[in-house]
Amino acid sequence: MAKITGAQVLADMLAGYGVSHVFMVPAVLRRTFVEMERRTTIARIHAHGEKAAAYMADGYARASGRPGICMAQVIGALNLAAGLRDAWLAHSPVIAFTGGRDPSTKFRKVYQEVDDVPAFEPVTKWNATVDAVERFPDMVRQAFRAAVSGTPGPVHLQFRGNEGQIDADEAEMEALVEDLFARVPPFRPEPEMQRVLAALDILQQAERPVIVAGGGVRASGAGAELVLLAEALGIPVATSLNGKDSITGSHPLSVGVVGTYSRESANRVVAQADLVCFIGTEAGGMTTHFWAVPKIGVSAIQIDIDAETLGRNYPLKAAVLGDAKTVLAHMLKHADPATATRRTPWLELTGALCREWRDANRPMLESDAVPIRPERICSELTRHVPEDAIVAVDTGHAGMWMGGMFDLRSSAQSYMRSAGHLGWAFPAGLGAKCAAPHRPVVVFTGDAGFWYHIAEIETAVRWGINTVTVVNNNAGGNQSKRGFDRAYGGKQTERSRELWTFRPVNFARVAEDIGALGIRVEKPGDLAPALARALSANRPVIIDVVTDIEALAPPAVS
Ligand SMILES: Cc1ncc(C[n+]2csc(CCOP(=O)(O)OP(=O)(O)O)c2C)c(N)n1
Ligand SMILES: [Mg+2]
Repeated sequence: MAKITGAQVLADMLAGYGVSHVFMVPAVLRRTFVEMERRTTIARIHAHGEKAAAYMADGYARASGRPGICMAQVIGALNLAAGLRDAWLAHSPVIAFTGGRDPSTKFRKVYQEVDDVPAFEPVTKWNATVDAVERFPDMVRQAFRAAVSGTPGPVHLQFRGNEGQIDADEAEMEALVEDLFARVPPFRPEPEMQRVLAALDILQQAERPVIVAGGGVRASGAGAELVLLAEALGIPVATSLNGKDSITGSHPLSVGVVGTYSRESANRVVAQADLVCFIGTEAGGMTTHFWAVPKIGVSAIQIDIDAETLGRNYPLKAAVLGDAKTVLAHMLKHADPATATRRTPWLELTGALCREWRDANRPMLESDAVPIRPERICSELTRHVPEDAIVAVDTGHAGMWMGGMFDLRSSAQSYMRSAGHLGWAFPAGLGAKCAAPHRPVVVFTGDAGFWYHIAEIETAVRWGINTVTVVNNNAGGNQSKRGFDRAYGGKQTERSRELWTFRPVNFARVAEDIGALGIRVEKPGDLAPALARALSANRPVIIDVVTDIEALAPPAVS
């Protein structure tokens, strides 16, 4: 076998795994980038910050189900680690490469000597070092294997040398890749049939059941099976924020997102259920409004790919370990649709709860107020986001507005959201567009969220990454307002506003200056034409929507 460099083997392996883009701040693995140009078609997206690069890789991964690759030299390693936090929480298969310490200079206060490896530990499934070039092939294979297997998640490999100069070394190596681990899920483990039948039996006996579908349904691609089972048995479906695109909002059995950043109708349905069936969700605090919806002690069954998730938060009547799509397909095959009549009164009630929510919120969803209400933006997006779009949503109020008020119209639309990190959505949307260049990508973010990575407008323009970003611009980090008012004894003062308000800025003008298309919207009637123009512009677009600083997203439970 001829000797090749680490750079050559790494470039060939990434191409072999189907990687189309990598996201980084230079300089790391420099020779690998040269080999990528010579040997592959991989685009080397050079971002303005490591955290943004990690979010781009995360968006890429969530949009495609394939690992997203981000990189930083030793100096930027902890910035990159910070960016893995959201991928970790959302179970997104991001692979991070960093430069690291060299044994020949370790412990001598060499330039930038910090041991970064431990900082990756809490945000990765696997955190390892590559110290000898002949280990490139097996370590890279293990990185892909770990990222996509079981419950997916981030992986970190630290390469020897502050810029990963180990990639210049040579050894006899083969760029062998395993197609199996190029995407989620590599395997679809079969469940134990008697457990499937036991769970199905409980579900069919229930008079007021509800399904809570999470990100595991999305990772497994089980949306179609989920909807068919719900239809066969007449069971309403709530989702977590991560599972929002497992059922369309217009489906008659859809009751909305349950939990804290939610739609109240979903919380009312789940609170009244006599059985909750959790599928591909950890039933964590956000999805259950800190275990208040449903209350602990409710009859529950759960389906998950991870045994440690089964029963972690709710004692279970039945637990099924397996791939969501596979388990649901088995359930569907054995389901008895005749049992659905038992649930007719329940479906009438849940339908009424959903209609009540819509009637109560219609004035805001259709509001003509100036400054614009965020609810109106959400309903315009529901109407005008294309049939095959990817929607990426930031956190805080953005997550609440869109989680609760926006509806997917088509099962070909995807929804992904920040798992809590402000500023995630804009760069994640850019990554998603790289993964799915032929699909429209629409980002929704607040202004505080947008400020975080505003520099990436330049990256989008430079690379022609044509996403449409809608900024809910209220010149403040509005979600913080309630909390500060409380801290100030229930009143707002001139000085307390210093803690969460900004100068008014016209993001459309900023965008234009950087070379993107900027559209400023101040009247609700201008939203639809702005979206139409943006979606056909074939350029990065920032739609700066001037909104009401007094608008507060509704609480989970009124
Ligand atoms: C990294 C990070 N830091 C802090 C927060 C806390 N936080 C949540 S929402 C928010 C303000 C959001 O402001 P903006 O994006 O403008 O949305 P608005 O509430 O004004 O609609 C902050 C600071 C967070 N979620 N993530
Ligand atoms: Mg704001």
